[in-house]
Amino acid sequence: MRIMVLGGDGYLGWPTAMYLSAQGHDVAVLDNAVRRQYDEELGSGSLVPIVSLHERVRAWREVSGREIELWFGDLCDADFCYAAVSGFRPDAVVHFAEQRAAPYSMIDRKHAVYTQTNNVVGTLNLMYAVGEVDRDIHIVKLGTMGEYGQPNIDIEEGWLEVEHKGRKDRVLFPKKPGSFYHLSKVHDSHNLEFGCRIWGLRVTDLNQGVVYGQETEQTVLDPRLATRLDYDAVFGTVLNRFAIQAVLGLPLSVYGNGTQTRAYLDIRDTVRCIEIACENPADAGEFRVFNQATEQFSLDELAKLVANSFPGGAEIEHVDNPRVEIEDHYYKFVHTALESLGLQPHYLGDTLLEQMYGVIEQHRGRVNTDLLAASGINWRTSANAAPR
Ligand code: NAD
Ligand code: USQ
Repeated sequence: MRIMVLGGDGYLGWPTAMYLSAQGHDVAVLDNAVRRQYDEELGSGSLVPIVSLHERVRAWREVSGREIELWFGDLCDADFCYAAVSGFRPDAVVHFAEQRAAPYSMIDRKHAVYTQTNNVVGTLNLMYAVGEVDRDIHIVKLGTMGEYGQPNIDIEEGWLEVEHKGRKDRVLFPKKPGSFYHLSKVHDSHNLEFGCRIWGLRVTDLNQGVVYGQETEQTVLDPRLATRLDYDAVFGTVLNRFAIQAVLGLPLSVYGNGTQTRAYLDIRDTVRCIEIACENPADAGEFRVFNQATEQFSLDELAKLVANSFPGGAEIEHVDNPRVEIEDHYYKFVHTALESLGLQPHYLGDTLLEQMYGVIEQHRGRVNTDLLAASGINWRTSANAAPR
């Protein structure tokens, strides 16, 4: 298949592009390197060194003998987006290219507006490009489990059968997201579902949980193929942060009482899920939703897993929660669609954590402990000072 990976310079986009290329697909990556600009803005950076996207593509050619085509530009530039889709003519477009940190979107008005504009406009431009070039191009869009929030009922895969006053209907599952970033994904989902109804687009919305891990079969082949590992309080995701805190001998920072439960998956499952979605396209006019996560943990369970698996243990510290989130709640999500199409999950066990501790140990000298500490971004404040 011809597969175009939007956001192909990111934490997940780059390993996905290489994985798909290694399976024999013709792959192109598109990115505008804005993720690297957020690092400049925040003074942050990946724990594991990463080379430029141009150098990554060259290294992949050298290591694998396979070509990844590179499109450098902004998805919010409609002409560029159209040129990329019509120029590469993919069978599937995998769309990772969004501002993805909840805390970044909650800094202040400017960052909230930027996040929603970048994400919603980029997705709309993609829909229009596909609408004009070829409506059979399958859009595989990265959504998030956080779109649903923490409802007091089981979370279905995107749709809900309801019976109301004696009548029945199939409606989009109700959404109650927890940040302006998560809201941008809800807006995308609505736009995409509408595109399926009016133009007959084929869309798979992958509501992905929090991802952990840093290595895949391809990233370990050469240091230039490594993907990023964020640990700062804005872009670092929780398990990656806990693992780094453990290695540095710092307490694991659990926000609030630690009973918040979220859905998680291993980065090696992310790349496989994308392959499964691409190889099994949605029907014309179908807005298909898969919950892309394999396990659920409360923050306390996650912190204990890290503390128990790290040699010498780790202290767990409950800090004031900078976010507004429900702490004690019911949580159960359906995740059968991807597994029924062949996903064999990697569950979170000691092996993965030990592997992560090794990677972190190797680069511990690069950690800036100020970045690990609280970012100062509080959900209750509409004008947070920009993080140091
Ligand atoms: P990332 O920030 O590392 O990668 C996103 C990439 O998209 C970056 O390289 C960035 O430069 C690019 N990008 C952003 N806006 C763009 C634009 N307008 N034009 C061109 N390129 C643009 O993020 P990630 O962690 O790899 O996440 C990828 C996707 O998966 C995101 O959509 C995110 O919401 C979703 N997701 C991530 C996680 C996670 O735990 N990392 C979990 C669930 C869902
Ligand atoms: N948390 C801590 N301590 C920390 C950091 C976070 O307790 O040091 C808590 C948060 O309060 C939250 C949970 O851990 O309850 C998850 O936070 P996170 O920063 O790891 O993840 P989140 O903000 O939810 O966002 C991440 C990705 C985002 C993706 C989302 C999937 O950055 O792109 O959409 O995971 S989901 O959570 O399913 O919506």
